[in-house]
Amino acid sequence: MLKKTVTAASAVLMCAAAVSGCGSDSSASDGNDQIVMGFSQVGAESGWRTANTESIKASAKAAGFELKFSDAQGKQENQIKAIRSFIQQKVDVIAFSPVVETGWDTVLQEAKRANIPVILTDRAVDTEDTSLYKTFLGSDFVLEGEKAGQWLVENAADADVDGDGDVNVVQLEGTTGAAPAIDRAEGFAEAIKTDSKIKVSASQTGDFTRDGGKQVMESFLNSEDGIDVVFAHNDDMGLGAIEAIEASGLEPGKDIKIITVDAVKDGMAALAKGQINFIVECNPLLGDQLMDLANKVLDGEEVPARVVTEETTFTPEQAAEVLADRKY
Ligand code: GYE
Repeated sequence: MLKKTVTAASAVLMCAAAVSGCGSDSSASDGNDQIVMGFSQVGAESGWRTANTESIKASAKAAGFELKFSDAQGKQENQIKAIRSFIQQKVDVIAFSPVVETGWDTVLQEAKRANIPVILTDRAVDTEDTSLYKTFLGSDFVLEGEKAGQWLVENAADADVDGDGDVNVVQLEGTTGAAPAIDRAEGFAEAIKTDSKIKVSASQTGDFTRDGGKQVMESFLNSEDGIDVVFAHNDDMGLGAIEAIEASGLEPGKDIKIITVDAVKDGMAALAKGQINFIVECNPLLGDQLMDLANKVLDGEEVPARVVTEETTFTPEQAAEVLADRKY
């Protein structure tokens, strides 16, 4: 009896000394009790992404997490590789922002089998098996597209720049297959349905980059007559479009109206100058909420299946007011 008690007590001590491998969910793989998070980021395609990466790194540090950060350079195969390597390294929790919506089931099943919880952040995956992740933290992209479309409906008379009775819109789409590209296009299309004068005459991906936006806009300016409005799925593509419009001798924000999404500093500066006419905010500062959710998941607490980020919209006047204090 006595021997048993002693053995049990020493086992507890041994566990305390070497936290990993004692069955605790929050035990780290590298022998200390720090929580290890594997994070697979999409890439560095935009100002939004840079701000998001900085937020995640800063919040992980503040929360005392060890962050294993991997940049997928826009490629799904790199994200799958990174997730597999996190599983192999036995991280405590995996978080990632999926570059595209589909094709994740196999690797997420592998994480599930290894008992590593997965948190989706920023972008959603398209799967029938919602047990493959614990929660999804990010914006409502359909709503963002709707807000952009509603503004256009409310400002349709002004937006018919050439006065031909039609509001001719060209759309610069985000990365093909990405949740924000699919959802923003859907929300926008839904909102503009209420006004038959508003038509999307051309729509093509600019891959969420400034250069992509510029190139696609150049080709639209060559192929489309009477463009009144650009709806760009992010600020960076809108900023690229501004360059193309200026190079064609037209004035962005006046000769062609521009609506974008994100509200990063460069976008807000262009909005305050009147080169962009309206921005729908998409908040990249998800780090603190992500670490908080990870702590809860590892503590076995219930977390909501969906955590939606709160966001607003900006006119040029509003942008001018907040620009100086804008953090990203
Ligand atoms: O709007 C864009 C970025 O997924 C919300 O990705 C994010 C989007 C953001 O490249 O700028």
